Amino acid sequence: MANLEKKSSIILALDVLNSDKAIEIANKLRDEIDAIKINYPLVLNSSPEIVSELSKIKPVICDFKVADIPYINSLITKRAIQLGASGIICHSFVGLDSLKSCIENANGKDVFVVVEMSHPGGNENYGKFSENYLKEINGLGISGIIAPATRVDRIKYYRTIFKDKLILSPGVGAQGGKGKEVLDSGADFLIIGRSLYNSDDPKGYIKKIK
Ligand code: BMP
Repeated sequence: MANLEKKSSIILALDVLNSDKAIEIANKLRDEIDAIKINYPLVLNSSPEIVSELSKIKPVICDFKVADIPYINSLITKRAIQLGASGIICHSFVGLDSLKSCIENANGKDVFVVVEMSHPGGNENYGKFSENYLKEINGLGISGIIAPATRVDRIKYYRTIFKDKLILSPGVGAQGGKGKEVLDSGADFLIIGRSLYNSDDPKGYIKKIK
């Protein structure tokens, strides 16, 4: 069961580099979004405490694409959750033991697993996973998966395997994915960055893409 609540189906990918700017955008968009996803650029340009600051505004998903041996995965996951993250994103190619370590150390918070990426090369390797491996990931107790908004046929496929898990889909807007098509294909949430935080009319933009 996931903790992430679905209201607007929008997750803001907050990839700006300045913490004041990040907090300003988060406050501006707080009523339009369900969560904030942060990535290395913001954390490395501000400080880890940005996780705690933003968590006061909305649930924060740490997109650290955790991809290491189980021990290191446990340290990254524990620290992100300790800072206040509501969830963490991990890579799946590292193997089931590494994924289990994230789940065991997330203290009941959400673990989302990347099964395929949205950029053109994002399915060169990821697209080759066997159905059996995907089913094993599904059985681990994850909250959901990350699947590409740029390939809606793949979202439909992942939905047949991850039947009761959340599907979070990045790649809408700047990368070409179409919001309505993505949601109609079985995704629960659109992860949107540049086209949302750079918009002059974010509310109107969200309405339009949905
Ligand atoms: P944008 O909407 O500006 O393209 O941002 C997309 C966000 O989603 C970025 O934070 C990126 O790291 C993330 N992302 C992605 O684009 N594709 C993936 O396959 C996985 C991601 O996490």
